[in-house]
Order: sequence, then C-alpha cells, then structure tokens
Amino acid sequence: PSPDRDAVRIIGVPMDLGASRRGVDMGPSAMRLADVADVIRRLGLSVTDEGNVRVPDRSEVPSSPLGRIGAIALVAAELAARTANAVRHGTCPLVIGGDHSLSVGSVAGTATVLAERGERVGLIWFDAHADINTPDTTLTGNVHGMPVAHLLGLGDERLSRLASVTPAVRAEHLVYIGLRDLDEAEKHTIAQLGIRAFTMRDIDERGMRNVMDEAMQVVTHGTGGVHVSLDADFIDPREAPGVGTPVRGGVSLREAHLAMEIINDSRVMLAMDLVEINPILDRANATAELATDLVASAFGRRIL
Ligand code: Z70
Ligand code: MN
Ligand code: MN
Ligand code: MN
Repeated sequence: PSPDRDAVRIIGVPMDLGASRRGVDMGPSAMRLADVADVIRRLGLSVTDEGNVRVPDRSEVPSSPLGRIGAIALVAAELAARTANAVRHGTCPLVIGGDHSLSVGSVAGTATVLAERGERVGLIWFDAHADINTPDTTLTGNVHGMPVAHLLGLGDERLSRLASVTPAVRAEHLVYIGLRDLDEAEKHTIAQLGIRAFTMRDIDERGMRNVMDEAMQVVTHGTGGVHVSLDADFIDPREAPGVGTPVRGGVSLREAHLAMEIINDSRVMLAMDLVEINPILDRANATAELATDLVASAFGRRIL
C-alpha cells in the first residue's frame, strides 16, 4: 500500500566503527566509482547524491568495540534524520555503507515517517548473519552484529531509541533472507521472538521465488511500506569477495537479482541500505559493480 518512488537520494555512510576488520568505510567511494547514481538515473529516475554523513575517525573514539557505541549512535541519529527527510518528501533514500550498524539509524528514519502516518515499517534483512546480538550476548563486541536487536527495542538505549516509536520494528514485520552464520544466542532470540527467517537451506529447498513471495507477505502485512537492508555478504563470496565478513555458501548473483526484481515488482520499497562493501578484499571494484547492478534491479531495471 505504498507509492512508487521515482526520485532517489543517495546518502553515504563511510563508517567502520561497528566492525573489527578495517575497510568498509571505503564502501561509499567504491559505489560512487561504480557510478551508482548514473546507473539509477539511466532507469529514468531522478537521482541526487547528498554526499556523506560525517563519521568520526577511529583516532577520535574509544578503541574497544563496545566503547564506540556512543559514536555510532551519533552517526546513526544524523542518518535517521536524513533518511526520514528523504522518505517524508516522497523520495527513496539509498543508504550506502559502511558497516551494518548504520542501519539502526536508516531504519529508524523510515519507521519515524511511517509512525507519523499511523503506520509501521516492514523490514527485509538480506544477510549471511542475523545481526541480533546485544551488548550482553555478543561474543565479539562488534556493533555491526547488533542492529536488528536494537531495532526490535533490545540492548543499549542509545541505539534502540533512535526512532519516534519503540521498537522501530516489530518482530512480526521483520524477515531474514540468506542466513548461514548465527551465534547460539542469536538462534535462541530468533526462536523466542518468532521471527520469520529464511536460511540458505530454505532458499535451496524452495527456490528464491517461493521464499520471496512469502517474505513479501510478511513484511507488507499490517505495514505502510518496506525498508530493504542488504548486507553484501548475502551474496556468495566467489561472486562478491569484497565484503566485510565473507561466508561461503551464499546466494548466486542470479538469485540476488531475482530477489531485487521481485521487490521492484511489489512497489512497496520506501528505502534501501547497501552495506558492508570492503574494497580492500575486492578484485578490482567487482563487488561494488555487482552491488550497483543489484541496486538497479531493485529500482526497476528490466532485462527485456
Ligand atoms: C557475529 C557477531 C557480523 C556482519 C559480521 C558476526 C556479525 N555474529 N555481521 N559481519 N555483517 O560479531 O556478532
Ligand atoms: Mn549484516
Ligand atoms: Mn553479514
Ligand atoms: Mn498483523
């Protein structure tokens, strides 16, 4: 039940404060080098590149992963405001990361605008990982392993209260697609909250079309639109090696395109994140170029 968006605003978030390994802070540069704005423009959409959200240097923030929550929360608050502004004006924000902790801000922004209309946001989380740890359950301390928990209202209040509604997302309005690397505590949380999770096994057994049809039903039921959060490690590292945390056994490029095409067919996408591109691990700029093609499919590119 949402408008089709024919204007796109690109927002870069050159942040790696939520990760241990360096490099995803260069993701926005890699995507711009791959000409993401022009690629979307060629589809007939109007595209504005708003530049980057300001992110502090690592030298300005605490060195422990959990000590960086305050800095990440400040970046996320600015991103939430900019995302909300874009959605409120009827344009579609394309948020380019950066590590996945930034999505506590972008999704909060979308949730805030829908709340103004008395509606809730649906969330599709394409990822090898569930990112549903809290500061209490995390084994690594890395905040990019925690955004979903905070969007559901769990964890540290600096990250869980960025939207005008808490939780920003209800568990019944969230789906995972592509999971293949979970911590034990994460499995427990997913089961406890009854979250609909499509693992790689589900995709292998049922096929991407079937999984996406069910996923779209979940995220559109009782919501006013959908935020799509795509971690580049969703795709198999043989095809997308330049990602923050490569995990073998991911989806093919073809399956990923089909998922994006089905999202475009549905006309319900209000905002999109493209995160965890790491140019340091890439072959030339292959992963950013592949990610740019996926974005094009999500925004309406057709083969024929
Ligand atoms: C692990 C943790 C993670 C992305 C790694 C990994 C989380 N569950 N997320 N890479 N994008 O550290 O909590
Ligand atoms: Mn992730
Ligand atoms: Mn991931
Ligand atoms: Mn319902």
